[in-house]
Amino acid sequence: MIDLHKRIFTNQVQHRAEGDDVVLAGWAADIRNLGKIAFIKLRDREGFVQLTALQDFKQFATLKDIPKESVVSVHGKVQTGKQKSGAKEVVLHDLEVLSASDPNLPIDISGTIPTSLDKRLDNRFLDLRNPRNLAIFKVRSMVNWAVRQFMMKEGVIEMQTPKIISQGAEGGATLFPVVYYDKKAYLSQSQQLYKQMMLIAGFEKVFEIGPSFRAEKSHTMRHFTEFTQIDFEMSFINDEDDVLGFLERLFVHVCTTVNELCQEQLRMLGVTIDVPTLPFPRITVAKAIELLNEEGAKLPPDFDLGIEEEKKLGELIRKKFKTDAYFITKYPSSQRAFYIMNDNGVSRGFDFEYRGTELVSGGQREHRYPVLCKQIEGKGLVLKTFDFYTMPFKYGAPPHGGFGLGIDRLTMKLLNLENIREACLFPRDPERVVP
Ligand code: AMO
Repeated sequence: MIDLHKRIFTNQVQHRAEGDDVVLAGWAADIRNLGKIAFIKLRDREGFVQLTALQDFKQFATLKDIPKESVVSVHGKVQTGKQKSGAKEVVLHDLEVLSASDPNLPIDISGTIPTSLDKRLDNRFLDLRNPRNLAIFKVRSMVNWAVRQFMMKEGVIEMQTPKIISQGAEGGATLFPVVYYDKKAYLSQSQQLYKQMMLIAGFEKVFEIGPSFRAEKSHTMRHFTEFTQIDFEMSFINDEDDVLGFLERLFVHVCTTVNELCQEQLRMLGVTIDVPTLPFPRITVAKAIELLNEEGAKLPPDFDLGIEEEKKLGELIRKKFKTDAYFITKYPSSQRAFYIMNDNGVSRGFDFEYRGTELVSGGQREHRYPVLCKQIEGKGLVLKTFDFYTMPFKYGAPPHGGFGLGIDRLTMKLLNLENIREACLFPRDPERVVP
């Protein structure tokens, strides 16, 4: 039996000396038998290496029977290959098939034969064997790590909040009901109430990286029914600009970390990330509408910007301010949630936009109990049904604000992916609940 404890990754072979004994394991991506010599392209998480079998290799005759994508372990000696690149390869001494694959693969993993996104997602475990797709999730993992690193340095406490809840904070239309014994329950739409409650409890700064669920009706390139949000909230702010300041530094940290530590993945994906300079422009909605109207749009002053306008605005701001990262501020309070603080009809809510797509919503919250109650009623909502939300505010709430950042969208935009589904392992939308 080949000792898997001795295993090295394929990319480590290049750093081994000629003649070194090595053990490798992975997937047989390709097997070519040229009669007197055979080659196996072995793939693992870190890349590929060529395995060479000479005619005196004891299992030479059986190599042709190994189906592609079988899992094998091998033992062999490092040698410099004959190709121009001078890349090292491994001459086989021993090979074990640990798990033979069905030879009829449902999709072409290499991506040479085009496969629809739907079919790829149906066979996601195979689709993710494509190194390009794996690279997306290595970057996403780094984004998570960079966020946690930044939060810890800033003294932010990580929390985990319930995902089964009794009332939503983001509008009744997108609540998913849950069968919960004899009680009314839903899947959480956001961590909104809980993060605010932690500040009312005195935690000062909190964050969570967790799932949110919304019964979105439409099938778009940027919406899921289950997505992952980075939620953040901080106490004792002067105004929403304190939140913007925190968010822009976090964003720069994420870009810088990904640039430094994911060079290979960015190269593979053909992406460059320009780290935006601080501070990011703050564009009021009124200014955004003015910019769009200068280009021929005929938008009224109270227009609620949609996907198309955001995209166009992204291009205009790129031209005018030479940046992909900017905030849109001073939304009319009619366009923001009941929990955002308002100054005479102008909300203290904001969006953060990157490459023409909204990645974040946030703002200063209304922390004064009577005003909060008025705002709920002002939105035509039944105050009593929000007792769960308002009650904590009766007992001393600090001025505070925060944001929610969608990681699926962030990964999509950082990597210039066309569709949010590429940035999520197992996307959920109105049509898809498997795998
Ligand atoms: P909002 O609903 O704007 O705000 O969501 C914040 C961010 O979460 C992401 N997002 C989504 N991603 C994929 N699919 C969806 N259906 C989806 N919905 C939202 C986006 C969006 O910008 N509680 C507030 C945040 C706050 O004020 O702190 C909220 O959830 O990237």
